[in-house]
Amino acid sequence: MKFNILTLFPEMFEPLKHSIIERACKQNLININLINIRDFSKDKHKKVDDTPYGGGAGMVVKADVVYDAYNSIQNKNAKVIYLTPQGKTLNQEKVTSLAKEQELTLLCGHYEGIDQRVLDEIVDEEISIGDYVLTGGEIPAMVLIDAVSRYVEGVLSSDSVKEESFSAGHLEYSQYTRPEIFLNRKVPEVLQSGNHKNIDEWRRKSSLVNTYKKRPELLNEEEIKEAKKIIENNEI
Ligand code: 4FD
Repeated sequence: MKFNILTLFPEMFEPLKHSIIERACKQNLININLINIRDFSKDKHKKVDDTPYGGGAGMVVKADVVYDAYNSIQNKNAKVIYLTPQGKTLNQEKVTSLAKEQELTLLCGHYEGIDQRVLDEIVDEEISIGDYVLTGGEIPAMVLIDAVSRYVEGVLSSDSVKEESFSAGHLEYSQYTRPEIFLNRKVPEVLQSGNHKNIDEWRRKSSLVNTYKKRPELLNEEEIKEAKKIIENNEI
């Protein structure tokens, strides 16, 4: 999966050069192509913005500079996503559908905004990472890259992918490691039993109870009844 990133702040993408994403890049599973919009300024002072028509505060990024930066990308078939608070909210379903693409182009805007005409010309889809405003689209672009990269074949261990499909739609079960007793709290007996049928059943129940306590709106009537019963019977 290739990600082209159109940004005025390519240095902000440094965090992607670490951890799981770094390894995926080194294995050529993902490729991150940073394009500095400022490199396409025709101005001797590298200016990329100008005052808004109609007046008002702030500046607007010029259409031609963004368009030239976009046209420096080889593959014009790659879907162009504009990260903006006005976009459709990103969710796991959208993440998995984006992971099926071969290449994506991410356009990062700033509070000052980009001339509407170049947006109308190049943007295929507007995406938001949630209903709040940030100073730029760079962090949303990194959130999207991280979430989508997890679904690219080979990025996660096959074990992690299996565990995730097991808990699809519900929250994760609770996890424990040594010591066996911490501040008088014991690790659930069944997890030390070695009985994998019982362990799987305990984890299914733990997942259901966690979901009931933290995100009950994710459960149907039947699941709510079962969660209440598990809690009543002190099974978790
Ligand atoms: N919630 C998000 C995306 C971008 C952003 C910007 C227009 C502001 C939040 C275009 C206005 C980009 C989000 C930059 N803030 N700020 O995904």
